[in-house]
Parts: sequence; C-alpha cells; structure tokens
Amino acid sequence: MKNIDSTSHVRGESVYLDDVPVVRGTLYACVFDSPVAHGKLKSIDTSEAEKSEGVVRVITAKDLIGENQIGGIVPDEPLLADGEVHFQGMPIAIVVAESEELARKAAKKITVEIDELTPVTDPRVAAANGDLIVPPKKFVMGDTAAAFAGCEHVFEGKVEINGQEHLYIETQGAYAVPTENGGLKVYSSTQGPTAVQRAVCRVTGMAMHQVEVDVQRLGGGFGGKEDQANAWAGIVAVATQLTGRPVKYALHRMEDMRMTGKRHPYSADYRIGLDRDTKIVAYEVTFYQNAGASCDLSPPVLERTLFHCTNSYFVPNVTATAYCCRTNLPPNTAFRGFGGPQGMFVIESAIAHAAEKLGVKAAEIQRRNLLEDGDEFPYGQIAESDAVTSWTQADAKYDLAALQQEADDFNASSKYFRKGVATMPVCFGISFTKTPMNQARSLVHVYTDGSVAVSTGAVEMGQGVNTKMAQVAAKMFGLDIGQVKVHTTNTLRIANTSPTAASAAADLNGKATQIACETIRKRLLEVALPLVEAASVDELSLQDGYVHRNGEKTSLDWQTLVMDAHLQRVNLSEHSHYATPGIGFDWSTAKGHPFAYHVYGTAIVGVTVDCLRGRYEVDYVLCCHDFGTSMNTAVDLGQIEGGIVQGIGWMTMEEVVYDENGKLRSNALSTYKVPDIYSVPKEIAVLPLETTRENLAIFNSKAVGEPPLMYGIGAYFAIRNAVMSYTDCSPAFDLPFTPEKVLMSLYRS
Ligand code: MTE
Ligand code: LUZ
Ligand code: MOS
Repeated sequence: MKNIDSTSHVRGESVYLDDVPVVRGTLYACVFDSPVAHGKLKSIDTSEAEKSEGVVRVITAKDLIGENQIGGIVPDEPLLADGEVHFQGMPIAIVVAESEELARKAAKKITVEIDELTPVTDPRVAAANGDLIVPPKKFVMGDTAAAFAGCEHVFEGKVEINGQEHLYIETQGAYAVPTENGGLKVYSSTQGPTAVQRAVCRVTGMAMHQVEVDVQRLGGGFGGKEDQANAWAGIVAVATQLTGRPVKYALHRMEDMRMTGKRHPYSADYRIGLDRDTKIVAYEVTFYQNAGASCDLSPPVLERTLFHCTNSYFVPNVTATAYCCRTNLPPNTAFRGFGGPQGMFVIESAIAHAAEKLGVKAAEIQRRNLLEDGDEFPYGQIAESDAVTSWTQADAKYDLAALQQEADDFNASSKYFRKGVATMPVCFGISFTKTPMNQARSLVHVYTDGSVAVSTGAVEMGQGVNTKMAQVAAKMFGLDIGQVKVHTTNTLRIANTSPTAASAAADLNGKATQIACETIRKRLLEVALPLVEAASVDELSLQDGYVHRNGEKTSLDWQTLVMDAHLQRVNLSEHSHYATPGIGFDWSTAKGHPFAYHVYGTAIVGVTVDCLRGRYEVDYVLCCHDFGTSMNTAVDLGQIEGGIVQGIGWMTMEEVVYDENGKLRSNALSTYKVPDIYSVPKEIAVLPLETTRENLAIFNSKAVGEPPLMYGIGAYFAIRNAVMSYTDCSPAFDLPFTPEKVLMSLYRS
C-alpha cells in the first residue's frame, strides 16, 4: 500500500503552510534578530523601520500584551529579547508590513546598541562556569569503582559530537487569522499543535478555547518543529493581536538556519573496563550537552542520552552522568533520535577504542556483549531483547566474516583505495520518556454515505502517519482505503495533543483510532444482527464492504448498514482516548519501566575510502530490522532509507560551524553539505527480523521513525576502519568525519 499522499506530492498539489490561501488584508511579518551572540541590549531604534514603505507596525518586547515567555520546561526563553541577547539570531523585534519584501526591507533599518559580553560556545566551559540549565542527571547500576579495580583492560578517552541542521524542506512558519469576538485561527508548520496553542495563548494572554490551531502537513520536521514552531506562531499571533489583521511569516532558509536550534552537540568522557574475554564489566561516561541559550527540550534530550548510553549491550556496572550546559548558541532541540544517537556514539567509540588496543575486531566485542532476554538496562527496565537475534539473522543473511574478508582482500591489493566494514547494533526505546505524554485521541465519523473521516492528534510530516491512520480505520471497518479520509490535525477536533514525536505517533493515535472504530463497529454489528439473522455479534465481521456471518459474505453491504443504523438513531461518531499501559519512570531513583517496548536491529556498513583525496563512498548498509509486523512496508522502508541517509549525513559531512563569537558560519546550503543522491549508499538492504513476540505497537507494527537513523553511525566506524588499514593512525572520535578530516588523519604521521 503506497502512501496516500504520493499522488498529490508528485503532482505538486499537496498543501503546506505557504499554500494556505491568504485572506484579503493579510500582513507579513519579519523578525529583526540579534547580530551578536551575547550582550546587554541597551537600546533599539525602530524609527527608520516604522517610516519604511508599507510598514504597519514594529513590535518589541514592551508591546506584548501577554507574557514575554515561550519556555516550556524552564521559563528562560523570551519571545523577544528584553534587556539581554543570548544568541546570534535571537528575535528582538517584529516588523509587520503589507508584503514580505517590504517587511524584510524595513527590518534591515532597525539598529540596536548592545554592550557585548563574551559568548560561551563550549559546553565544557559552561559546565566549568557552573552554568547548567537543570541539575546534572545520573544513572547508576552496580558499582563501577569496584568493577574497574577488577578489570583486565581499562580504556578511557574523549568524544566530540557535532550538531545537525534539520533542513526540513519546508522552513518554519505560521499564519494567524483573527476570528470573531477576539478569537484566533493559527495555521502552523508544527509537530505540536497544542504546544503552539499554549505558546500563542501565553504571549497574547488569550485563553486556549479562543485559539484554534490547524496543521495540514509539514514538509519535514525531524524534531525541529516539536518545540521550535512555537516562536513563529507566537510572533504572528502577537502581530495579529496588535494590528487586528491576519499576519503570516514563512522564514527564508537563511533566517531559519540562523535563528533556530539544531541537534545538540555533545562532548563526552568515557572509561570502559573489560575482562579477559572482552566482556564489558564497567562503563563510566560523562556527557556535556551543548544546550544553547535556553532550555527548550534539552533536559528530556539529555535524559534519552542516558537511556541509550549502553545501546544494545548489557553492562553490569554503569555510572553515567549528564550535564545540560547553557551556551550562547541558538537553543538546541529535538532531532530524530532525541539524544539517543549521541549516547550510542560514545559507547561505540569506547568499544572501537578497546578493539583497536586489544587487536580484535570491534564486532567481536559488540557481539559478545549484546543484551539478552531478561538483562537489566541501567534504568531498571528488563529487556525483551532481540539484540542477539537481529545480529545473528543479519550475520546469517549477509555473512559478516565474508564481507570483512572481501574488504581485507581488496585492501591487500589496492594501493590508494581502502575498504572498511563496521557493524552497528541499535536498541531504541519507544515512548516519550515523560510518561504523561504517552496519550492520544482520535475522532471518527462515519457519514451516511458510508465514507469515513478520521481526525487524530498526529501530524503528517512525510513519515506516512496519515496513511497508517487511514489503514487502521479501513481495516477495522473492512473498507477500501479510498473510503477513509484523514483530516487536518486541529485543536478543535483533537485537544491537548502530545507532539508528533518519539516515533510514537502511529502507535498512540493509531490505537486511539482503533478504539474509536471498534466502538462504532460494535454498534453497527448490533444493528446488523437481526438483518442477517445471526444469533450473536460474535458471528459477524465487516469485510470487503459487506457484513460477513461466520466468515461468509451476507447480502448486507456497509452503506445500507450505515444508513439503517442512522435511521435507528445509532451514533455513527466516536471520540476515543488511548494511554500506553504499564509504563512509568521515577526520577527520584532513576529506575522504572519508561518504554512500551524497544526496537532492535543490526546494520553492517561497508565503505570505500579514496586515500589520496580523503573522499569516501558508502558501498552498502545491510540491516536486519525489527518491524514487529509491518503494517505498511513501503512506508516503513522509506523511513529506514531516509533515516540511514540522514544518519550518515550527520556522521560524515554535515558540519554545523559556529565561530568563537557564536556566529553561524555554515548558514546556507553552500556552506552546509547534506547528503545528496550521490552520497546515498549504493545498496541498502533490509531484512525483517523474524520474531513472534507480541508488543504494544499498533497492529504489532513497531515504531520506525527514529531507530534507523542510528544505523548511519556505522558509517563513521567503517570509514575509520578503512583509514586505519591504510596507515598506522588512530583517528579521534571527533564528528563529523568529513573528507577533510579523513585526509588529515590519513597523513597525520
Ligand atoms: N520522516 C519524514 N519524512 N519527515 C520527518 O519529519 N521525522 C522523524 C520520523 N520520520 C520525519 C520522518 C521523527 S524525528 C519522528 S519522531 C517520527 O518520524 C515521527 O513520526 P511517527 O511518530 O509517526 O513515527
Ligand atoms: N520528545 C519528547 C521526544 O518530548 N520526549 C521523548 O522522549 C522523545 N523521544 C524521542 C523524540 N522526541
Ligand atoms: Mo522526533 S526527534 O521525536 O520529532
């Protein structure tokens, strides 16, 4: 079954924020943002901008009617700078004008006086200064101090992990239209309609029932619009409130790159202890998270780093400490994996370090330490592990030893090209780690012509969640997918939504939809009972548009049944709620059962490095992936391919560069290199893990949005192995491993 959006996407007919028809009288906003990363804001001169052609209003912090605050977890993020600026790109003023061009032209005429302060860009420096956004977080299992004392081998080192620009194809934006009696309708490119509604209410002082937020779809979010769509919606809402007219703002690419946060860079220190048989006995790790200038989602991102700091391995003694460090960069935010990938990269580095020193393959150490069923994670959850099965099945299918031999043979006979192979196991927990967020609702209407409308809290952002929602309803009612329409995500139809994030949208909203459909289905079967002369509804089912009795088609079709039910005044609508059962986490002990389940997988990554130029190609990514039972293999394979390429981009080429003044140097696509069709692996093969386990996923079809990104981590280690086969060097664990850095490490000695 293909994605229900595929036709309109290909025809260019899919509607994004910028395609929403604007009403007459619409104004356009543009932000004037801080030219420096840190300083005291002494004065703002907006007089020239106000006189500029087409300008209706210039808004600064003092004009706000509501609170000048959008910080969701910690109230440390003003909508508009007031008194101080904390990062280059921080919004200071909003210009509202008759056209986009006039707004941007006027914004250039604003001047500010700022007493510059020294910016901090390094999280270790921030930590040394005690500038932490929240207190440090810690996971402890066993006793590392005692365990290290008994270890045969102990290795320690440092890791530097880069950020990553989301580069959603559709930039951030929002459009606010005043409605009668002081209400507001906001169109937003957001993963979190309710978060936008809350932020809009906060900065305008309105009540939530006055504000409707509507989302058709996003041209990508990747976490960048989980929290950071709020600011732009807040800006147009404030401008609408102060001008009484509709206001729209869709950011230009360079505005977006400069003003929004990215994946968190991390610095980390590790210490790993192994016994004689290369069993990992102890692991100590300290993470310094570069949170940027305000809290945003940094604490839960940091927590997920801890949750995934041992990846797919069982380590009996773990001490993991994490610092949320405030720096003068744009606030960093959610990005596919949500801190998990950073945690995993560090332990993979530690294992690669140990392997290199011990003269064994990293794959040996990895395999020997994979989680088994019943093993305990450092946070107390007991693993139902498919780490070993995914590894074994990948090995059986792709033959790791043969791939390694092929690379070794090639390297023995090639002067300037080298091949490297690496294995990347992945174990990713599914659920928001903040338990209350694991809830969703769905509204299902069956119309009297038999067609079905579904609204949920899930936001379509290319990941295919709407296709899955339509499949749930179609399957429950025994209909063709064409009889189901999934409508916009709207806070009037579905209230109090969690953002579409944590890969959990299909599970949470799909289960809510399933419950709603089941309720309607039961009512309909009661109506059908006398019509098909059945003894009990247990004999009845809905299939292929007909009522079936004991599996045999009857003459009662769906449309007739629906109309009969309506004439008997039976309710054909349902609004249902789902909350993931059995999960919870207690931060006072840092133990619990936070995840509904884990997604497992193993990828084997092969690369070829050109040792004269430092360039490389990814030859293959061969994985065994735990889909549970995929409800849509086309959509799920798309998620795997996209995730892998995005992960490889993060590992190898995407270099977010801020200079020492906190100015973004990689501020456009000419200076920020992302994967293109030429950097896609020549082969991506996906073997579905064979398992019969039950799980809490919708129709047993496990979450697939984030886990595959981490297969891309294998590309770093494959390149590193290729480099080390060419020359006696030991490349630093310093991301991204750009061609430039590859070349430097090839010729360092
Ligand atoms: N796929 C596309 N095409 N576009 C996106 O923005 N976001 C990813 C992933 N896949 C994204 C995507 C992220 S960060 C998450 S959390 C999940 O989709 C969210 O959707 P799901 O919960 O429906 O998997
Ligand atoms: N967002 C969030 C997430 O708020 N909590 C999470 O646990 C999470 N995990 C992954 C991605 N986004
Ligand atoms: Mo995804 S980082 O949970 O939006």
